Amino acid sequence: MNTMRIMILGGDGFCGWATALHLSSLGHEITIVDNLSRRRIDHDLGVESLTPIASLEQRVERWYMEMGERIEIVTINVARDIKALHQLISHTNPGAIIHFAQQRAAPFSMKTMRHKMYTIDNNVNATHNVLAILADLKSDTHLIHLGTMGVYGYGSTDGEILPEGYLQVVPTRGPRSDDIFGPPREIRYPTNPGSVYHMTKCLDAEMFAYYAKNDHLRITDLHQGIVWGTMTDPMLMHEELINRFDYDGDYGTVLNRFIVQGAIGYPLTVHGTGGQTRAFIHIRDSVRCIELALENPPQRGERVKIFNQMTETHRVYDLARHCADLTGADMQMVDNPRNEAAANTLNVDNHSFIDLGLKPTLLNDALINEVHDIVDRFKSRIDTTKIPCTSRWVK
Ligand code: USQ
Repeated sequence: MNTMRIMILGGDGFCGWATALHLSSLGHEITIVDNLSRRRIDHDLGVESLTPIASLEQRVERWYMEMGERIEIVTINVARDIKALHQLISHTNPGAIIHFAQQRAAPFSMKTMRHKMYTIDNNVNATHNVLAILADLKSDTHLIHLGTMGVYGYGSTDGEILPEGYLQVVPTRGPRSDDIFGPPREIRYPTNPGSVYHMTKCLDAEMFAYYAKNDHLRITDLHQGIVWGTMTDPMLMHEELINRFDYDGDYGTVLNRFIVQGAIGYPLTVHGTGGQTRAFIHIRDSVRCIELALENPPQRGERVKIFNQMTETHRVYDLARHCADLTGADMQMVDNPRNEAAANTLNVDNHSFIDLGLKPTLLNDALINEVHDIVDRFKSRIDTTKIPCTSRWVK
């Protein structure tokens, strides 16, 4: 595809940094907009990424030394500094904006009233600021948002397949005579958030639908599953390009946590029965999906494009069993701190990315071992007191 200027909001985070390097390696001109809030939250929680991450300045300098490609950095709080963001977008007129600038941990969003308020304030304002600016500029910029599979909720779907954002409905009462033979209508799939964090992504969906309708903004919403793994190919060039790796009870996601726990012989923390089934995607596929979404934007006036960005589903118990077998660690069934179904089934339609050419990187022992090797290298940095999930959904 033609290369373009791309703005990555939240480009210092786990998915944002991987995306910045991937798209820069494809020749796009990248501007990272970030206020380093993710690093500040680590500091406030008294935790550190398992992997020692370089400063954002060092990261982009190293990338230039390795690849000869410049990544620009702009420090803006997307949720607050609307004037600076407006100026930046109108001056640079990016072909695309990729929006990761949100607080992304469900347990963090549920810690206290203050954490709930921060998550709502930060996430909802960030999205709305970007939309209002693009509408004001009558912009053609393609906005790609990192949403979550969690907007659908995790109740069982009785064998039904979760569609990509839109559900076909047949009117039950009095279809007008002129559309009786028309195609089935589609509505947005009902949202059912499982945390305040997930709720912000549901609110985002409402805002996207409105701005696509009213201002003809071009928007893609990616309903991403739980990302696992840590490294993408560009990061292997130099230690200073390494990705962050969260294992703590707030930000660590389940499979990466189990791999860490297994590596140090910490009993794997299975919440409840472990019957929760979730969608997963490897970080390498995540950045490839963003590339594919970039190449296939909606037109002006088209409804929001929604893709399910996941490649497979697994039961938490099965993942723990697998990691325990690989590492010899024990499993511990802990009281579930979350308010979620003890067990669910999950069938997801992900044909859009597959049709566009995604070749899924499925969970296998070689990949688990690759993550395990990283963990092994840095395991002296693990603070085991930060492993338990202490944030409770119901106090
Ligand atoms: N779980 C355990 N033990 C643990 C940690 C988690 O059993 O030590 C369980 C949880 O109770 C839950 C499941 O594993 O049932 C997934 O938890 P998670 O922390 O891996 O994932 P989640 O909180 O859903 O959030 C993560 C990302 C979020 C993203 C979401 C995609 O933090 O940004 O949106 O995955 S999804 O889950 O598909 O909604």
